[in-house]
Amino acid sequence: MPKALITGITGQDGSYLTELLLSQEYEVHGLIRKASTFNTQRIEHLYRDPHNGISNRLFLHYGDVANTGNLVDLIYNVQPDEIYHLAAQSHVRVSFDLPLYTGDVTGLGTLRILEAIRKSGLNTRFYQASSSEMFGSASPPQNEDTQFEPQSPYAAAKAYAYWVTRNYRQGYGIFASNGILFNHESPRRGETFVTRKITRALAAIKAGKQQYLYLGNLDAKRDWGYAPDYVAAMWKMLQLDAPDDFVIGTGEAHSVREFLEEAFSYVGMDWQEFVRIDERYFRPNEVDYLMADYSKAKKVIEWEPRVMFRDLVRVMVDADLEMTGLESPGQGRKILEQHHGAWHRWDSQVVEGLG
Ligand code: NAP
Ligand code: G4F
Repeated sequence: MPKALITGITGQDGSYLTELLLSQEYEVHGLIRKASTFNTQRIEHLYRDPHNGISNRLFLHYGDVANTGNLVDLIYNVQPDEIYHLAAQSHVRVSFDLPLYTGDVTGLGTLRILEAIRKSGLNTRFYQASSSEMFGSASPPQNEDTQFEPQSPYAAAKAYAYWVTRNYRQGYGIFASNGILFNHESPRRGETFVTRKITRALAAIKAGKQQYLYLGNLDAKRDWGYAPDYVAAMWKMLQLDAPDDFVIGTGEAHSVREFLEEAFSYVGMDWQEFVRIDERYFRPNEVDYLMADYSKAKKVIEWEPRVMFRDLVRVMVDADLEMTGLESPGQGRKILEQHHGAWHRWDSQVVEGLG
């Protein structure tokens, strides 16, 4: 039984990746932070139910990627075949408020894990969650050869982590790969990222619980894909014969304004009646336009996105309407059934077909 260690298992990607690996008969170990409130909601359906046969292949360990000692112990004790390093302070706007913390966790966190692998002498394969933010102001479409022009402490920290991953691959022969992922979203997306902020607010407005939605720059363009498609790419990268770096995205870009238009019109509403601009959400530097050229991934790991922009918006709107107790138009649910089957439903119920 292959063994994987996931840092950031409680995040959006960590939860979907856990489902994927468990469905492939992995034993999965996850690093979680001690928090005074619950932080395991996204994976609770996987380890809380003793009857589903999954929980006895999922193990959680307390720790922090800012703490070298616990990482060395964990990696040495678990002896994973694969490490998916997803933990990070992942919010770009927050990185301007907490630049040093972001550098430590998002940048040096990667080095701490690579050092632990090197010192342990284990033959572990390593995945680094690199980001399209590293491209910053470079012209689209961006691919593996595009030069990085990071525009935030977050992007600079990710660029550092990208380079140490390559250094350890070249210098020490570690199987270490960078997935340069463009924005990917889902009903499990953190509530302060713009897509989820929009779909949650839409549901709250429809339920009469919120009057306005306050946003920043509506002109920025992003290449938004569906998170479960993207975690499959992470896994594929680590199954190759040799480590490499890959851009993962949809090849389509849309503005925040277009996301609003698509989401509100799906439920027959006019976004302009409800959206207000708040200066607080602007960033000292903005990334204007990200759009992936994922042709290398298509060719080498045979990866392609399955859920594109319009369907992604519908999936997220349906999910937030339903989570608010409202009826949804249901197009999103149909799309998921068509593309993905049941193994990563948005609700936190026991996943079917596993165990
Ligand atoms: P996310 O939802 O924000 O999850 C981040 C995870 O990291 C959470 O599990 C969080 O734990 C954990 N974490 C944060 N600081 C930590 C620390 N000091 N020690 C241990 N764990 C810590 O992020 P995501 O969207 O799943 O993204 C996963 C990774 O891919 C991140 O590295 C992100 O930067 C990168 N990425 C994301 C995207 C995207 O569009 N989603 C695109 C490119 C790259 P808590 O639950 O306790 O907070
Ligand atoms: O949703 P966002 O915060 O995502 P951003 O900054 O693109 O970063 C995400 O994607 C990266 C991959 O490219 C990841 F590496 C990173 O971890 C994260 O997952 O913002 C998207 C755009 C920005 O241009 C922002 O200025 O939306 C704009 N925006 C406008 N109003 C807003 C808001 N963003 C947020 N979070 N909140 C707003 O009110």
